[in-house]
Parts: sequence; structure tokens; C-alpha cells
Amino acid sequence: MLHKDTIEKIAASLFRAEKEGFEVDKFVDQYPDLNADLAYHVQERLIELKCEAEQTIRTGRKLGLTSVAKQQMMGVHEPVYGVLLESMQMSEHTPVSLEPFIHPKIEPEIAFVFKRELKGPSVSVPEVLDATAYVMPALEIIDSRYQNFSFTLADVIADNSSSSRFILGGPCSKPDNTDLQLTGMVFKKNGRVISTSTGASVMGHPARAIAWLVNKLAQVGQSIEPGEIVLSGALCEAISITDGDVIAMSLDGIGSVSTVFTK
Ligand code: 0L1
Ligand code: MG
Repeated sequence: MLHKDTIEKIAASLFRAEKEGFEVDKFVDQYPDLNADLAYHVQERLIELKCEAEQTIRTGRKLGLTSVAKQQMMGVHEPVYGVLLESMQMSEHTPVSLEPFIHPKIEPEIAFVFKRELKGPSVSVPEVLDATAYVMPALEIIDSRYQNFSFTLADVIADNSSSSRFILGGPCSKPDNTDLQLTGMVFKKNGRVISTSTGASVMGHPARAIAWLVNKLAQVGQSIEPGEIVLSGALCEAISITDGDVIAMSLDGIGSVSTVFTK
């Protein structure tokens, strides 16, 4: 069991790394007892530090490692989650400055917004869809605080699952108007198609990722509240971004989102 001081120390290091824009070494080498469950305690403390320093509030959750390819790469069988804060949301209409980031990447996702509480332990895909107010296209900027995005499962969980910023597009669509498993996605960088994918690339169905999240949160007595935003997981591999990049994503029958990066 990790001592409370160690949880505090790791959270404080990750907080400073993000604030001051430097990389840290993964922590499992120094603290071999750091496992996934303890790492969620570090994540909680990190979020408390961020809320206090940025005078911000929690607005939802994000899922990561939702594709079979990424799970195999990490040698794990389930995804991870993180917390979304109000301060992480960027407007689609304002260029995003690269200044605060360490080594940012961007990935296309489907965002869900909920109209009622979703509480595990045995929530199913139809229940997730029934509780969904609407879905919309989203871009997530991830920016691991670890050297070269090199981490173990526990490290990445402690680091709020690499979350950094997100951008929501539009319009808001009711989930009953579309089969999210079959929804096609086109991801473009500077006008060139980089990847194509479908909703099924997220654990077979993006709502299955949300069901996993809700059932996992139930283990620590938490739930998804009405009005919360959840990023359901990347529809394809994340790509690096540099000054001047224009990134766009379209979801068939749902809508689109785009953003521009500046120095
Ligand atoms: O949102 C994500 O899929 C990122 C999860 C953490 C793993 C990574 O940083 O690649
Ligand atoms: Mg993501």
C-alpha cells in the first residue's frame, strides 16, 4: 500500500510538470507498489490540485485505451478513465495556442452528454443510450507528462489518462437518430485525410466504453451525473500537432469539428 505522502508527492510532481511544461520519468520504477487502484487515488488528488489552482470545476470524464490495438500495446484488457474540467474545454472558433503543451497529440472522439444519472454496477449499452441527451463530434488533445509518452498503466492513470484539452463540435444529435457503431469518421490534417474509422473501433460501440466507465465508477461509489460530458475514446490513432495545423473531423450523420493551432 502506498503511503498517503507518496500519493501526494506523485500528484504534486504531475501537477508541476503540467503547469511548468516539463516531462517527468514514470513513477512505477521508484514506487513499485503503484498499481491501477492506487493510481486513481493519485488522479483524484491531482484533480483537486488543478481545481484549486485553476479555479475550475469538474464537467465530465474521458476514456482512454479503448481500442484493442492500444490495449495490446500496453498489455492490458480494459480501458482507463480521467476527469474533464471546465478549464480543459476550448472553443472551436478560437485558435489553440501550443505554448502550454509539452508534446501534444490530437485524436477524434464521440462526446456524450447525459440527461440523467448513470450509476453502475450493471449498466448496459441500451441504458447508456437511453440516458444520453445527445452526442457530438469532439477532438481531444492529449499531452502525457511522461518522457516520450512512455508509461505503464498505473502511471498513465495517475496522469489523468494523458488528458489536456478538448473541443466540442456540433450540432448536438440525439443518439436514437443514428447507429453509433456504424457511424463513419473522417479525420483530416491540413485538408488531407489522415484516417477513417467507424464508431465500432471504440470497444465495438462507443456506448460500451461508457457502460464500462459507469460500472467501474460504481466500484468507488461514483456515477455520471446529468449534464456531464464524456469523451468515449479515440476513433483512430492520435497524431502530433505543430504550429499552423488545421485539424478537422466529420462524423457521418452527426456533424463535424475543427480547430487551428498557433504558436
Ligand atoms: O485519450 C486517450 O486515449 C489517451 C489515453 C492514455 C494513453 C495515451 O496517452 O496514449
Ligand atoms: Mg482520448
